[in-house]
Amino acid sequence: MGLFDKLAGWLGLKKKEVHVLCLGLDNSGKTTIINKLKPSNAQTQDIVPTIGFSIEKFKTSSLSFTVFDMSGQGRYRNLWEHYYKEGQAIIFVIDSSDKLRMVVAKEELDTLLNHPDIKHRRLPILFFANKMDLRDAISSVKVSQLLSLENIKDKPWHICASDALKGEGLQEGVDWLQDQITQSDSSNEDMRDK
Ligand code: G3D
Repeated sequence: MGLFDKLAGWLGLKKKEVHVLCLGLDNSGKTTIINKLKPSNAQTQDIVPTIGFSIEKFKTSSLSFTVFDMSGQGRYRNLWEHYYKEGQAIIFVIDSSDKLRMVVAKEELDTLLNHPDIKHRRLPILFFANKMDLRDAISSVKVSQLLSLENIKDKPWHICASDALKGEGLQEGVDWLQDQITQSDSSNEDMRDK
């Protein structure tokens, strides 16, 4: 990156584009989360089930995110892998109140982590333990145990408890993701400068 681009980035004149895959089982809250992250004038009031996938955009202080909101419905899940190469980061959403399907969520996560286009890449993964407002919801620590997140050693990951309806927990997660992406960019630049 040239000095002008860096300066423009620091001044907020130019935001780096990042492609993010938003994955998780159907009904976990992916579309609601992405919708809440968009500027308020771009948010939709009626969330309809995602067919296949949809592409959404939102910005943070230094990055411009293009999010591939992948449908979690069983029959579409095999579509996910065609977009893995595109992704520079992953948002994985879990319905913390859906204890019955936690095993299915874990299977999907394990399949994702073992996919050849994901396995050897140091992609940051942000987990949202969503629907924390529901009485049946288990804690983010418990979600992280049930998904065996401590076994993820080769990728930075972070889990945030969220209530997508109120928008709680979302900013903390996106701030973490932004830090991870900007840090890895600057370390790559340092390597190139050497
Ligand atoms: P998906 O994109 O993962 O399939 P959606 O999930 O974003 O379509 O959300 C599925 C349902 O869960 C929606 O309800 C949505 O309002 C609800 N939802 C999403 N996040 C939360 C949350 O944090 N708390 C609660 N209580 N509900 C949430 P409907 O009724 O429209 O199906």
